[in-house]
Amino acid sequence: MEFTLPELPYAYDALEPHYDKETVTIHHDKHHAGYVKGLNNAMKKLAEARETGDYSLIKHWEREQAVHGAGHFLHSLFWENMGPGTEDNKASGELLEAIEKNFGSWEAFEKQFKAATAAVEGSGWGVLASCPHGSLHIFAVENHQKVLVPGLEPIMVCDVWEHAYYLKYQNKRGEWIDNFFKLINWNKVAEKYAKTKKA
Ligand code: MN3
Repeated sequence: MEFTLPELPYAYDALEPHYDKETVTIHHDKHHAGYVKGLNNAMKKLAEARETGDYSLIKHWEREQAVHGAGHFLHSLFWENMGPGTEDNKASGELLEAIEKNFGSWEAFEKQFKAATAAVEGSGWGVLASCPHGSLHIFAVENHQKVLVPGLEPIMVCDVWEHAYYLKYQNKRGEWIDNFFKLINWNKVAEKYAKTKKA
């Protein structure tokens, strides 16, 4: 099975002015494409190991599978959970109710998500995730694959690797996260949330 780079669900300049065309193009066409390539290569090497029975590099290829697989998964979700922005962008309906129930208020959720995401050491992601019982959780992932919580399904993610924002925002990660919030496609996040809950 070959993994492929998903097309952006909008034009490369659709997220301007908050997310510039040049960063989006390099981020999607080069960085995300690199994870897809790395994942396919790891899968190929693991298949070769099964064929030859030589598992001497198993640790290396399992790690490659984890970092590139998680990179591919998180970037796919990242592109999906953005769209042309609005200044007062906010969740609604069942998802808003769940956010208020789990975090106390919309404002408290926004503060916690932004703080967790800004505090990622080095490269990583801010993640909003849902558990099968419907509760919501915020956590921060290091790189693409470290400190992921088993059993929780990411439904909205913010990329804070420097490649995600440095061209436009340089060292101002907080400004990128603030503007990212204007771009979140809450309808998509609500769809994901509904799917992750057990009937
Ligand atoms: Mn990235």
